[in-house]
Amino acid sequence: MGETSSSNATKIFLKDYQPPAFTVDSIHLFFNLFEDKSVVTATTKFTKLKNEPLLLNGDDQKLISIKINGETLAPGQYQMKGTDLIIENPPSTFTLDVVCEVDPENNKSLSGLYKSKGIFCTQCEAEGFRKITYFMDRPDVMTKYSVDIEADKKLYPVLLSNGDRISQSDLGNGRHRVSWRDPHKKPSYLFALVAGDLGVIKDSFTTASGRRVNLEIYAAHGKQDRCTHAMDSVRKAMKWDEDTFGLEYDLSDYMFVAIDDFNAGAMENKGLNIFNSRLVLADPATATDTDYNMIESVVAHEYFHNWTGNRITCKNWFQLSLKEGLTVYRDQEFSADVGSRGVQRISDVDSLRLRQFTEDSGPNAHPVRPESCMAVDNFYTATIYEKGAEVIRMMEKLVGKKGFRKGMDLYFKRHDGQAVTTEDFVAAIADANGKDFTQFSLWYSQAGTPSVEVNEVYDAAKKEYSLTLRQSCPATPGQTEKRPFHMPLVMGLISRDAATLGQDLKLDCERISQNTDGKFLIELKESESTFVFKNVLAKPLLSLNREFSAPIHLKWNASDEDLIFAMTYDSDSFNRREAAQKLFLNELQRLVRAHQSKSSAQVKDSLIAAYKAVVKDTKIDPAFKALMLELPSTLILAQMEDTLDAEAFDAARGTLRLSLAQACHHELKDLYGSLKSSNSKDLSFKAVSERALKNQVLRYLGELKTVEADTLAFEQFQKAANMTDQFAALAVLDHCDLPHAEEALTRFYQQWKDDSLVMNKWFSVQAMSNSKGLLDRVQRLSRHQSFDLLNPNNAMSLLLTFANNVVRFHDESTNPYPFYAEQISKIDSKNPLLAARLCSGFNFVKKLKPAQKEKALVEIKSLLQKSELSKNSRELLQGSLV
Ligand code: HT7
Ligand code: ZN
Repeated sequence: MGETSSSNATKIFLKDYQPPAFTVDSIHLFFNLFEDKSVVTATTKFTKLKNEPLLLNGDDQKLISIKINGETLAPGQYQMKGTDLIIENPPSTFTLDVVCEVDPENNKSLSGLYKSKGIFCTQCEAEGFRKITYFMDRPDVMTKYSVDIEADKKLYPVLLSNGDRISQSDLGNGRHRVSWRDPHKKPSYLFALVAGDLGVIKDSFTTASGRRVNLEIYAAHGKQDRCTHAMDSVRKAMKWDEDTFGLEYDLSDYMFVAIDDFNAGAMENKGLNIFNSRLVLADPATATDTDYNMIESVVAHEYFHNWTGNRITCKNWFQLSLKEGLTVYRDQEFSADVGSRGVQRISDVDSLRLRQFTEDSGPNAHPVRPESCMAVDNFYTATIYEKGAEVIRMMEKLVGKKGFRKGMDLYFKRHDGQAVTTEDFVAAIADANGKDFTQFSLWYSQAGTPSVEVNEVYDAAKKEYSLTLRQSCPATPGQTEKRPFHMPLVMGLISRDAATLGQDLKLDCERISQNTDGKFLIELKESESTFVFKNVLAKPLLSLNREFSAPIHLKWNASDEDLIFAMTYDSDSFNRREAAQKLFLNELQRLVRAHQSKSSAQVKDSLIAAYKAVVKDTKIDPAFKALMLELPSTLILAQMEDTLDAEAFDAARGTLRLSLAQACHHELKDLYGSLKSSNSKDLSFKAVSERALKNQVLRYLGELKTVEADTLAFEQFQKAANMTDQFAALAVLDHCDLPHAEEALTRFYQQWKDDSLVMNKWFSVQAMSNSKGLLDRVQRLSRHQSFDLLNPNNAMSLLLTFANNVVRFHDESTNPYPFYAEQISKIDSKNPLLAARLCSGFNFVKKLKPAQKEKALVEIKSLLQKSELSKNSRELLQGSLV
């Protein structure tokens, strides 16, 4: 998606967007499903809007026949251009009958109509519908669908599609037929079909206006018991959307299906969501607390799409963040409301920094609303999703929650049933609040993570505190110059005056306002700006960008004392934890320098004391405490450093963790002991929080590598009443290379070898290992009988986890790149989407040491030389070369 790709030939550009030349008045689809081939008959009614040829997208299907108004077209009456079908001069209104043959059994791309474990299913976003039949497969062509599905009754008793079930009949020859009609217009990417032998759980939800909605979750037989959490989650999400945005569900049935082979997390098809089974199925024995949270949030996300995505969709795929950024914002707010807002914000920002900041500083950085691409499927990035959500959240901060709700109401009033742009969304929020978002819109068009540099001056005589902020944004591919952003920075000043120590000061500054939520807000618009605060009795401690109100790097040279003060007193839980992270990061960077210069360095006493104070603090919530004690990920360290020095990173982290564990051994042991009762099936907030803390503590104790630590971890592993505790203990045993590691891995395998979802955990825990011989191990696992390279969950768990283990993946003593490139290549020929996701393993190339860089570049270039390499992988790998 970079703007400077060397091959422009196959690029598409936002500036070339043209509205459709035809409208589709309706489409009827007849699926005749068989074991070898399936036949799809599409009957579509068109009306011409412009005197242009009709262009229908296709991909990989076999055209059997094509008719206009009942007359068969001879080959000369239509042309093929690549995979598209063109009819030069069709009548002004007409019915097109197209019959195609497709081969779901051998469709390993997991796009279009395919089979997963004997179940027929579809994935049409972004451009999968064109693999099913020839159609105007673009999001701005919306129409009403009716669907007939015919299949063997024994093998496929369940036949599902979007909307309402109209009829079903037994055909008497072992086959049956079910008809569906969706009353809502939709784009082709929201079409869905499922046919299989599935179990189901049923429930219902009564909407605010009193309508009953039937809820059904389908999964492989025997897995129904694992669907109850997903069911609870959807009911919660439905209620939340009514309460928060006044949005009700609009069909009488809402169905979900869990599928094992799926390219993403889930898909919001109208009335028939399809889910990767790892995001539906959960019970305490097989799913961790993190899995439970993810299921709740993804189920909510797909539900929220019904309004933000389905009722109002995207005009073209460049606008993807219109639905994805907004829906991520909505699911994050939902999770914050039903759980802990503070903890939720910290984990959302951790993920943003890990994934999006890395992307934004790498070769494939792109704006939230990109201008060009080679493969539309490559749009599904952390920038579109997570940064997109941050952009929405900034608007909410600028107009306040009430103002945001007014803006959302106007958006639905103006655009229900339409395909629109991010500009339309911003205009609705702006118009509803009388606010000018012209400069703000640069967040959509400019890539890169801005930095804000802080300068403070305190004038004791005048009792004035001046804050000068200077913003800048690094060049990104195709964008060298950046204009200043309009950013909302929520702030506070914390008193250091003895009388009011640690309290938030009442701010007296002409240039800052309180938004309708009562937050003090700096609206930074200029490259540089100074804010003067009066009546400040003693030099205060700054707390800027509270709640991470803008997605930026804050360049603030706080002293260790400042950070420790913030860790104790900041009323904003995000910044309190941020101070701890900054303290750790500073220390890690100091230890990296020491390792590089081969000098010895000890962890600072002040940091150890601050850490110990957190361990001993009995007033903070355990989940928050776990986050306060967490060390920043190596990926974050890699972002901060110019060179990815795997060995130095490893040494620095090891030293820091070990020193903390040694210094606080007794306190950590006591804390661990006090949390033991969380080993239960209890999923309450309290139990989940306590488990999070207990397992954070166990990780530190493991670092001591003592017999005691080994015994503690192995005992937890054996006695675990839930997967959270079992998996955490396994990870500590393996990652700290404790004596029982091997035995625990073997037992885990024996216990779970028949459960493919749990096997993903077995693969990923090993790929995260810190062991020197990791490449060999990953290679062995890639040949394991339980590993299927073409199953996205398996491939991501083993291969992407390995690549994200930067310390081991970029270890100078090995060369994992040929193996990794070979896996990409093998996958790419079958499933380009999945292969492209693995290409991010090469994102750090620029930061590698020369010898490592050379080795990685050899593999990237050799992949790019393959003429058959998909445009998906090509686009991303080309970026890595620039
Ligand atoms: N809107 C969905 C995106 C999606 C997807 C994209 C490309 C390839 C396969 C896919 N499966 C689902 C998911 C979502 O954001 O809700
Ligand atoms: Zn989504």
